[in-house]
Amino acid sequence: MPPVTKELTTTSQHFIIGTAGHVDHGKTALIRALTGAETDRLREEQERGMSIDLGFADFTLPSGRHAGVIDVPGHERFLKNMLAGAGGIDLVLLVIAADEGVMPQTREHLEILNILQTRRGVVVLTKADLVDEEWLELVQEDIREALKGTFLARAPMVPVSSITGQGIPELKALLDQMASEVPTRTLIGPWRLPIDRVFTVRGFGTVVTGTLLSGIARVGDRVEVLPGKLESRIRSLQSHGQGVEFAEAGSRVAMNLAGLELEEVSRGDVAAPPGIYVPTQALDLRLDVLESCPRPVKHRTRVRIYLGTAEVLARLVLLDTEVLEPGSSGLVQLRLESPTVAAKGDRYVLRFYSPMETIGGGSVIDPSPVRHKRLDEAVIANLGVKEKGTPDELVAEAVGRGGLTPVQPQTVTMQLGMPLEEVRALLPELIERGVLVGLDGEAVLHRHRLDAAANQLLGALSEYHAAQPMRSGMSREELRSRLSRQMDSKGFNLILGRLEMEARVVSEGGRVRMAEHEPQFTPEQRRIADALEAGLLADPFNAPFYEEIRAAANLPQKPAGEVWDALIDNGVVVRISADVFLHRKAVETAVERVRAYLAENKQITAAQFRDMVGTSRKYAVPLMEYLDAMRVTRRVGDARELF
Ligand SMILES: Nc1nc2c(ncn2[C@@H]2O[C@H](COP(=O)(O)OP(=O)(O)O)[C@@H](O)[C@H]2O)c(=O)[nH]1
Ligand SMILES: [Mg+2]
Repeated sequence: MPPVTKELTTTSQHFIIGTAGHVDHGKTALIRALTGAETDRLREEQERGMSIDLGFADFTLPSGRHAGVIDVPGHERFLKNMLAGAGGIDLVLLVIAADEGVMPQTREHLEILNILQTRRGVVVLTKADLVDEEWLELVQEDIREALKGTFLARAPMVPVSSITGQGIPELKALLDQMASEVPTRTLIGPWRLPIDRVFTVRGFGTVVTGTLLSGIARVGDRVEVLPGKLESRIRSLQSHGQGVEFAEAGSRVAMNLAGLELEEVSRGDVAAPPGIYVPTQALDLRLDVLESCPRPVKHRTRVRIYLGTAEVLARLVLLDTEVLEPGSSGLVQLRLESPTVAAKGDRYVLRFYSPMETIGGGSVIDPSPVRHKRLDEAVIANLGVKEKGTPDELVAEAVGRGGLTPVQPQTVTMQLGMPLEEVRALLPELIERGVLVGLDGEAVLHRHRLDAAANQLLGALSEYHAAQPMRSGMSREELRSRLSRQMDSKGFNLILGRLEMEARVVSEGGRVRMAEHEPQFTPEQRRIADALEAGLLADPFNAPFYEEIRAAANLPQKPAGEVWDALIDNGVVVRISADVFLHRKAVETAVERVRAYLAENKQITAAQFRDMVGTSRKYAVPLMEYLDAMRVTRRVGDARELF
């Protein structure tokens, strides 16, 4: 059997809900009210009634969809713990207590989420039971004001009480609705797990947890823990509290790592397949300084960078300016005091070393650069290209955004503002290099999109074969309905056509199968199938009904029914009419005889046909009609001629 599946779809259905907001505003109580889980796990947290570190819970939405929940601490002293959790959040619950309104850490968390480009969220007004309507309205106005210019500017606002339960069902329903809008993470490419917790489980050894940022991690995968480059292997995996064989991007996972000691791994490390990420002592970054940054940022300032779950000290080298004023933006190089790993495009937050105020943040341009000279035009120009991409990278990316819809050069021109002639000039080389695939005329598709869609189709098909080994193939319509909504019928036909051409799948009589698939029966099913076939063939043109054969051979009800359906599906048993079933061999014999007869004679009547094959009228009439439908014969008056 080819590898089964899920792992072949392109985007993940999993996502992370995270809390944010001022200390004591009811984040932990809200998660308890929503999920029933207690996220304050440390004894100190329970004694002090305050979250110190990240807390985790599983959340089953009313629709049945699962989300991982990260509950962050709100006290400013534990902001670094909040930062370790914030990077993985897809949908944030900004918690604001109705009685207190916007407070310092409300603003600080909001700023951080904004820098990290968190895209979606809900403002949850907790403790609604403590205030009256009028107060509630005034607080909501204040909050709208504070949210201006942030990603939550138009976010829904839901008053709740975690004590009385008021508003909780409404919030759940809203989250369910929003879940479908969360941008999905890609499953293509290597997996990456920024580690946020490390502990030992007796009898298992070291376990690390985190939010899987990309790809699919599987039990048995080789692992490298960075930046230390420690080699290991995934001994077992858990997601949503259950043992799993593989976990997808966007899910919370616990990974049991073989052969590693607790002391060798810590929060901030990254687990990934070996050889993908390179530890670095420097990073090239785009830095956007917040308006609210309390002072200008000077060259050589000592800073803290928060990247994934890591916090690393560094010196800031300003590459294109002498000083960065609040609200401005620049290209910078960080010289790190200890190594870390990053990927191009990763978002980060930067704070002053002391006092610990937030400077701003941005994205990683080069995750392992050489040392640069400052204020050097060549360096700055080069980083500019890396940041935005080279022209051919930009074109390839624009085509990729079209998904499975063939993209014309004009569309790329419109998207990139690049002259049509330049786009046209770049296409042949991109096709030659296999980055893009040329279709009719000038239309192109991104190779990755095509491959991913093909993999998705093959995955659905092998999943079907695994679940229905007795069946010869999957109906075309069912196959199409299993694939993502982005694959319209045009895209589907395109992919299927290519896979047929490559002889990887076979499409026959409205059914599709993997080229190498053959119906598989267990010995027991084979025995039943043989008995059913023998029953039909005992008197091939006067075959008994299914139920008669089953009872006579004393076959067990349910398995016999399944085998019978599979035999019909595979064409071994042919349904002639609503209640007449014959073995394929009988039908083939009938066809041969009729053809032979009609080679000698012009016509054949129903009575002649009945006598020739040795059947009764009950079978002869539907069988002749079946042969008409198969275009073996054609009805002319009361007789048949060769079609
Ligand atoms: N009356 C009332 N009290 C609440 C509500 N939510 C939380 N609290 C109380 O507020 C305090 C702080 O809650 P907690 O969830 O620990 O806040 P966190 O620091 O944001 O996680 C606790 O004493 C809770 O019982 C609510 O909706 N109504
Ligand atoms: Mg808390």
